[in-house]
Amino acid sequence: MNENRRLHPSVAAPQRAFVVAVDLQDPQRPLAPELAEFVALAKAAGAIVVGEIVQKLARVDPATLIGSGKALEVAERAQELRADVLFVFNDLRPRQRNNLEKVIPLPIVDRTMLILDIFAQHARSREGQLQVELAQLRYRQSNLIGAGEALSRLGGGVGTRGPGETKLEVDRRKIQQRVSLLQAQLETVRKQRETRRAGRNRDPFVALVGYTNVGKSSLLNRLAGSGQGEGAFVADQPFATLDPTLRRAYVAPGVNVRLADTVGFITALPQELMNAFRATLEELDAADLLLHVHDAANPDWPRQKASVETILGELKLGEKPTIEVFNKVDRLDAGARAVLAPDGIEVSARNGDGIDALRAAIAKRLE
Ligand SMILES: Nc1nc2c(ncn2[C@@H]2O[C@H](COP(=O)(O)OP(=O)(O)OP(=O)(O)O)[C@@H](O)[C@H]2O)c(=O)[nH]1
Ligand SMILES: [Mg+2]
Repeated sequence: MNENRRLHPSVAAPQRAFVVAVDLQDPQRPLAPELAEFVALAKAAGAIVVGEIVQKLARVDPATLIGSGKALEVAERAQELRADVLFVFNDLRPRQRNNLEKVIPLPIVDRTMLILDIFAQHARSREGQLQVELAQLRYRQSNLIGAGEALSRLGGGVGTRGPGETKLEVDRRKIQQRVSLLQAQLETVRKQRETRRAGRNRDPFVALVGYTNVGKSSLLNRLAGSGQGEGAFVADQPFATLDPTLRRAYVAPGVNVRLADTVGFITALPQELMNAFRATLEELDAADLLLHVHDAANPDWPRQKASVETILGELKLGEKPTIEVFNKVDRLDAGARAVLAPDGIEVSARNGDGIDALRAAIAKRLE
């Protein structure tokens, strides 16, 4: 099945993606910043966006999302532009996906699949990889997307097919078997981690949280004093960090903290990912203090902040002691700095500005 084609850049040429979005013209939720973010996700997944169609509707079409006439237009435009994958911005119901597939002869990838794909490319640890695969399978299960190639290499074949079973039923059974296996493996990995953790020291535990690409890992490196090449991975792309890193950082004479980097958040973080990463995120429960990092140079930061607060609330972390950290202020002039929230700490992970003030604020909050 085509949906299974990886978007990985190492697979020959980058995929040519055609983007479609429905603009519901909700004044509370303007499309532009989220669509720009979606295009950035497409690039991070390794695709090039060759064209885009935005359809304005009062509500999505229950049968085809964009309307059947528009679907034909998309099929035509995508063919002209030699697109080889269709990226759909809005959530897709199985029926809508099905109907679109009938008209548009391209693999259809929605926002959740796109994010899951980036996660799959970036997961390094065993736990991270297991979590992503589990999330992908669960998403396929709940959206009735066939198992495709990914599962056909996991055995099966002769002898696995019961009499009268349809392809989809076989796929489902295989997915269920794989899900159970992954769950068992994850459980083992987690137990090992807990054992390792039990021996850890009792320095206060401080966690960096925030929207993706705001500079959490850069700040971890700056606070932990890592030189180039030895610190946490930094990159100008969403979801560079998947695996939580823990470092020791000095904040005041006699006071060191355990500082944790975490996976970045995004608006409408797919539920499958929330579930899969819940165990990792639940470790934030043990934090004595959160540093909520914002990209002050991104005019979109208030929306990002609100999204992160929503997710923190869902994780029952809304009441944790938190310091608001405005990063990347090296990119702002005095006028722009003046309108940042007055009770936040302004820093630049890049040039070190404000880091001493941040250390002092952390030490004070931990007293
Ligand atoms: N100008 C400027 N750029 C910064 C600063 N801090 C980080 N960056 C850049 O912002 C981009 C993202 O940095 P990361 O540290 O990877 O951000 P992150 O929040 O860990 O991102 P994810 O792990 O992907 O969620 C990189 O290109 C960094 O070089 C800063 O203080 N100033
Ligand atoms: Mg990071």
